[in-house]
Amino acid sequence: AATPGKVPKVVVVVCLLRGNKVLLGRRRSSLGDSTFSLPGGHLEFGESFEECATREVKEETGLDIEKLEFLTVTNNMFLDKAKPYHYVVISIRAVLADHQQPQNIEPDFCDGCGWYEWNILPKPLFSPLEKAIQAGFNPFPF
Ligand code: 8DG
Ligand code: MG
Ligand code: MG
Repeated sequence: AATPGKVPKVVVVVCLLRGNKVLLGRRRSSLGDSTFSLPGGHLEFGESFEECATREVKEETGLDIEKLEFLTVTNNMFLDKAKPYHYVVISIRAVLADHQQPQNIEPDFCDGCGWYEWNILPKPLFSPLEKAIQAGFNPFPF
């Protein structure tokens, strides 16, 4: 049903892979506070998915990424909130452009990020990421 004044937003998130590890940050946000999620953010007007992925990862971690590939799209809704959200989330896979260490550039929004083995992911994961993984999502090409 159409909700007056509400529109879905487009978000790009990045599965940045290094060996069998993925980069996750601990959120500081009213949505999913203290949970682990992928770097990413809102698609800006006129941007390609790859440009958005590259920009958001750089803004949030200082890292330069390459070999970007489209993975999947998910429809993530948080409707049972005082302020409901609806995101169309484009997931992109990427690797580091060279040997670099992540920095926490937005400490107000993230407690820091680190590399986690896919088989030993930290808890709690951000709910839409947890759901996707339960449904079989796996960003690794092998
Ligand atoms: P921006 O202002 O930089 O564009 O956005 P941001 O401040 O970086 O926003 P964000 O919270 O990182 O991402 C926007 C929304 O995307 C977030 O509130 C909920 C949705 N989202 C998901 N899954 C994921 C995910 O795994 N990682 C991130 N970062 N956002 C996600 O539904
Ligand atoms: Mg973000
Ligand atoms: Mg951002």
